[in-house]
Amino acid sequence: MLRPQENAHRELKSLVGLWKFRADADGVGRDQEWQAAPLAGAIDMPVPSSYNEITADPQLYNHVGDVWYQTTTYVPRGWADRRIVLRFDSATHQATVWVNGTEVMSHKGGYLPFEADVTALVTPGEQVRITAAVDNRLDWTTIPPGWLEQTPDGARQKYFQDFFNFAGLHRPVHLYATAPAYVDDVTVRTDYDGRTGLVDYDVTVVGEGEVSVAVLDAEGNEVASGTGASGRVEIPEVRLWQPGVGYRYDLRISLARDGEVVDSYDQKFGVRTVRVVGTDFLINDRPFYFRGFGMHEDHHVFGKGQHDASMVHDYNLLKWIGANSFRTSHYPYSEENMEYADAHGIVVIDETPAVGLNLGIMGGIFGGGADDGKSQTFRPERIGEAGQAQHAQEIRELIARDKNRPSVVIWSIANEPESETQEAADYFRPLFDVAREADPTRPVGFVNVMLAPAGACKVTEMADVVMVNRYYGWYVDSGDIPSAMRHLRAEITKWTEIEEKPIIFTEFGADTMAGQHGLMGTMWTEEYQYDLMKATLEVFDEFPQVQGEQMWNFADFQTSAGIMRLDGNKKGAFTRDRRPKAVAHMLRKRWSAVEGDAKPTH
Ligand code: GCB
Repeated sequence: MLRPQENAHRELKSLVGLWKFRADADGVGRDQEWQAAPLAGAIDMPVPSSYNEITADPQLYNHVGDVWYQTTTYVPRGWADRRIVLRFDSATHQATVWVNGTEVMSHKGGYLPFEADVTALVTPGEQVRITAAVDNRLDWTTIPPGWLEQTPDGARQKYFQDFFNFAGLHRPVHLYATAPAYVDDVTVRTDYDGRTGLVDYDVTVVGEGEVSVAVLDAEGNEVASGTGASGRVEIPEVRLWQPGVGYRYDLRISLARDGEVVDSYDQKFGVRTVRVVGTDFLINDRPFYFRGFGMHEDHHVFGKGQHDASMVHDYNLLKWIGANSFRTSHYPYSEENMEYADAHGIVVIDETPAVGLNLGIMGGIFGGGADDGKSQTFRPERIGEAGQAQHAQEIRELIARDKNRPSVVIWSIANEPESETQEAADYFRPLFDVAREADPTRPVGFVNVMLAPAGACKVTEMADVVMVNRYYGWYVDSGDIPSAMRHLRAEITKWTEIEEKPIIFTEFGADTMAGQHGLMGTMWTEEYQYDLMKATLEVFDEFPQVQGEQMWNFADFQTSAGIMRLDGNKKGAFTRDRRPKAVAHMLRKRWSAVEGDAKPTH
């Protein structure tokens, strides 16, 4: 799906700002048709933002079910005879949208965009009322999954993922206009031959017209051109998209009728290749070692809302610390965020929202373990066909949104799902096919959990890379770094024996209360996090097959309440307000000493 843009043939109107908002605690809004009139009893709510922490009301913080958003705007007078589209960059987790009281779309999946052609429902020059009912409930058919516990005091949302269920309109909303015949989509795939860039493009259009393309370099000079909806263009003396550099071209697509351009779209792309060869991960045929973090879209007050200042600040902290990559744990991040990674050469492991597909995990961590060896997760009454279909849909929509992004080098189709059972293997095999069919150019993987170690996991064999989360020294061997390192070393050895693939550590970490200190190796102190991380990284250095270290987490983040969490997860290298803990200085020293993207050596 194309990201809306403004250009000589397209107009864009932002609907960012304060919307009217009302929580539907009794779940009556749809029956009472709140979309039919101005929202009664509404408060002001910023869009984009999670709504949870905006007021001082714990009920809204913990709200379960629909909330209603409404705004009015004028459709520009100049948009007569245009195709007018309403686009939501996301709505967490499900939404129904009405325009002037008429339903125009609904969407399931909290982190991906959706849009509708509203031309027939609006009049240029007149006011329009836009209403969205946004439902934060998770069940066995949503990704991520969850369930509702009914109590005498109302419903409680339960879920497995270790981050707070922030909800609402987290990203911008736009109206945009195009000609009635328009460029609908484009796929760009790149390679190079010596110094010549090879760009295969495939444009789909709606309506009649002739397609032509031009490639513009970053200074706007035309360096190649072609005609036809699909084909190959070649860029002489190509500048590659490189980690840390991020050089991009524009593919300027023009749609003409009778010699007159009626629509155009500038699709940014980078010329680069990604390949897995043996245990190496190659970007532009050069070994790439991932240094960075699993992150979260998470902030005080606005939760998962897209916010340019905090986003750019986070990227500056990544630069300060010497990171070259991150994983979009555990859901697709905003398009603004991805755009920034593309522009600045940050390498991204792009993850679907498939987190918490592991009903054994709590029992596992607390010593309960699996029951009869059969899947606790992938059974008809839990995550069955409907959940799997939704998971497939999330993979397709993620790839449709991010397929042209040079920063994205791996699709992660799930985080820590159950993977040690036959049912899990049967569940995942078709999902790998879905990802590879949607994008044959990038490696596909998933993130393996500690409960399905080397030898037990039945899904890693389907992946192009081994991605593992391990908590030696935290959840196991707690407080005992020597034992933790022995076990970590033993497990890596086993992986290298059974999989001839790059191994990327997508998580390892220790909860750390900023300001807590001690010399006795006490857990939760900054010293313990520092020492455990340093020892862990030194073990990674022993194995040439380890091709990445992404510490958990970039920053502290909010979670649901629980005995394991103190106002959230504290495994950040930075606090939630982005102040460095001691470990951040250690990482900075290690990562800044590295030449390019080579593997660090202590
Ligand atoms: C994990 C999860 C991550 C958690 C982390 C932790 O394995 O992937 O979402 O936050 O562990 O801190 O327990």
